[in-house]
Amino acid sequence: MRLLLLLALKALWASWCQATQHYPASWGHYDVCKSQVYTEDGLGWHYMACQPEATDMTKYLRVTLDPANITCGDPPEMYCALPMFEENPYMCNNECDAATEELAHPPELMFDFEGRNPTTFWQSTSWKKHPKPLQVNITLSWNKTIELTDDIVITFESGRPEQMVLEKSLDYGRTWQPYQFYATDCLDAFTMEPKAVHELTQHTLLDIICTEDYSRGYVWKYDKTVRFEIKDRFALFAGPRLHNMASLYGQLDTTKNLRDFFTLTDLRIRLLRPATGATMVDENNLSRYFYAISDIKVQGSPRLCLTVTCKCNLHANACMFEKGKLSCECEHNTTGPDCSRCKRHYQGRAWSMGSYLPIPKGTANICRVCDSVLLRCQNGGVCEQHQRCRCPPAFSGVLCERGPCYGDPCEELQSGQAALHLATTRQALLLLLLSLITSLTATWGLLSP
Ligand SMILES: [Ca+2]
Repeated sequence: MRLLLLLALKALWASWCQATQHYPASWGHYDVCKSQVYTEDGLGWHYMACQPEATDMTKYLRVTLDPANITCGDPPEMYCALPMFEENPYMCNNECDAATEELAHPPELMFDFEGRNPTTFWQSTSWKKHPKPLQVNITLSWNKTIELTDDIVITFESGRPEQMVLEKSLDYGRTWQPYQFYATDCLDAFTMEPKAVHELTQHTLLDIICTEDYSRGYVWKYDKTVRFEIKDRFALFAGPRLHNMASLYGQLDTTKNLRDFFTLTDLRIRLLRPATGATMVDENNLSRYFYAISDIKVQGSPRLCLTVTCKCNLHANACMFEKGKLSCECEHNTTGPDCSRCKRHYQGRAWSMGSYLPIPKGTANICRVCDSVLLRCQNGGVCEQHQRCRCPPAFSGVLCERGPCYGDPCEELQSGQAALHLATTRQALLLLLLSLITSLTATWGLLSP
């Protein structure tokens, strides 16, 4: 009975996921890399573009804080709440103590399962050194390229920061580019005109903007999230309900900049100024000012349905996590962590990523051994599905290039033949030289008096 209930709940969950995910089921998920087909030559494979299903990638990341000792609780500290969070603005009864589990706020509490009470959160030390800035970098590293498919949502347990930058890296943290600036006053903080994501167009989609939407001067108690809007950007091509994914996929296929925009290996949240809730910082109550984050996720509603996807260039439908490293399970004769190379012996033509088009199955662009144009099988071999040359008896090699005389005895024979050939050539040259000298001497004899 319990099992039945569990199965029913699971089915309900799956259908809820299906109903709420942002890629309509009719588009398919590019979840199959190949299927078996019957051809004139017998059983063979039909190859399709494929990619791993989007999943919660927060469990595969490594989090780094800078400065490293910025987490509260060592030594233990008392905190006050901002006036708008508490009835009594002078309530200072929140203790942070790293040595006591119930009072500790380590970074991993930004990634645990939220939804139970009370919330669990990471918390920084307070702004004790005011007016020196209280700044924290939170870096999330996957050690693998991933693609964003949904919004990034950061939930603050403190007030939302007054200044913050979200950055990304495409090269494992060596270089960084801003994704979005956040401030109560964009002009003042970053000398940028404030802009909202809904003001972007297809042509300005890749513009980096500063938004005041998530850090207004006043803080509403329940307004805790800061967002990086991926869905709104997708909607510029796919329509407000993302019903025209063909248009988006078409753009992704043809525009590298657009693909790169949603691709990253690391994310960095740069917290530059905490919420103060007022224009003036209360010097006498610096324990009010700190950062606290309860959750970081790529918004999927519900959480497990959709987040980001492991980037495999449309050559794999699964990623594996081994020895702390995430990598694609490559198909289509590709290899490498992102399937971005052709396997050895399959490098007959330049590697290329799969294509989303034509919808719904896309094009695999597999790495080939042979074809009928540049990579012809030799000595009468027949190319089978670009995968192998079927060689006539006595011929071998990837392209049937090895003749019947391959192997040690043959090589000896061949080297013997070569020596004979060389000797013959030497003799011929000698004869030619002799005849030349003879004719020259004769000519000289004729000319001389
Ligand atoms: Ca949490």
